[in-house]
Amino acid sequence: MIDIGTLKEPIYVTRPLLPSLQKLNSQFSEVWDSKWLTNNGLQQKRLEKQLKDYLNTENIVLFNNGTMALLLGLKSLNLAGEVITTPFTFPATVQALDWNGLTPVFCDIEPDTLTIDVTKIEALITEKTSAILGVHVFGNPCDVLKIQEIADKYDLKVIYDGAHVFGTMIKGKPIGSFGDMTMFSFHATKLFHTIEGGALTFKDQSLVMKLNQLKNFGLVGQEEVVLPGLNAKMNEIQAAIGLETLKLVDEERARRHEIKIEYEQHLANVPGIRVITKLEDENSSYQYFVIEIDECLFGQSRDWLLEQLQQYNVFSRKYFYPLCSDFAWYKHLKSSQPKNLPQAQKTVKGVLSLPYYGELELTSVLTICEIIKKLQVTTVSVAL
Ligand code: T4K
Repeated sequence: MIDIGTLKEPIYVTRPLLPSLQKLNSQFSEVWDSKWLTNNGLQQKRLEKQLKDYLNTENIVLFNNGTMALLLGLKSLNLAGEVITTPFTFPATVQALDWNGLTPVFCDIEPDTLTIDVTKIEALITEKTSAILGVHVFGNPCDVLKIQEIADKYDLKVIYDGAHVFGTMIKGKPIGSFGDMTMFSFHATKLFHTIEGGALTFKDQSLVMKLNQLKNFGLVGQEEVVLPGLNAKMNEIQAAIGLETLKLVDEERARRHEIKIEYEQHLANVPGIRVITKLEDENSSYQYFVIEIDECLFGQSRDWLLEQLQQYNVFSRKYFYPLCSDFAWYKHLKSSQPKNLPQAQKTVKGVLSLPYYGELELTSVLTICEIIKKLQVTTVSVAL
């Protein structure tokens, strides 16, 4: 019999992958000895090289976080006017558009992967459209082939927010090789991290120099400023942490695969629960484990379940709530009208990210599933 009393320690939606302090200390000593702490240092160059290999990409530039990577990546492409994207994402995606003076045009999402609904993109294209910004949500890739087909037809750039898809492959090809550019986030909550950090991978080699200038005040040498840049450099401590974390990523991914199977087994027959994260590819990032609650079948709402789980010390999250189209400064847009985004409106009320990280014990996964089952059964019996 499983004890489904309150868990002793809180279980959070994620926990960072932590290399041993001893190993980090030896990396840090090298940084200390060099007295070189940031500005394109040795650790950053090493990490860049290793990530170039790991992500199997031609071109990569590292940044201090994913948001700045995306913001400056968009800047480097000289976009103007409107960019078609989705409202079901983290605020950073659309804020990167904002800071470039670009207007988001919100496209609905499709129910299986929660990524942009490619059947609805063409209707949103106007003479002002300059790009499509797709988001690979929770580790599920967009329909990259269809998006490229549309972009080619209308001569649009394609940028991906790949914050959640570190190391993902699509039919044997690295996910960063699709579109013109992909942003990866290396935040502490991501599969691979540098505490804060990010990268761009991209096709056009000439952008390497431009992006390196953009992230360093637009400086060339000490006396020339050629672009309106910013400070978005990855520092040496971030890079040193990345070098150690990268060694642990494959094991972490394998562990998350096991946890995913455990969750799926135990949640398979719970009425009103659908598992969203269903990528089978062994190269998936397994970034989040997400379920959708059908209020009618489950008997209670997603928000109710989230609150009940907290009583048991389980801290799930309702990523991505609220929809970006509901932000005060976007509400007036035609594309933000709820009637134009029926699937996103439904999804944002129904999905829940459950605790998911390599260190999570399988017994805890079982306990979480048992709590959910118990809550469901109790709900139904009360209703009867
Ligand atoms: N695009 C997309 C689609 C994104 O999801 C994100 C970021 C971005 C762009 C931007 O990339 P970055 O600029 O961040 O590189 C977190 C992350 O801060 C954010 O990076 C991430 N997406 C987003 C989905 O989640 P919060 O507000 O949920 O974080 P927080 O502090 O509530 O942490 C969540 C849980 O993680 C905590 O309950 C416990 C655990 N945790 C967290 C931290 C920071 C730890 O155990 N240790 C830690 O150090 O945003």
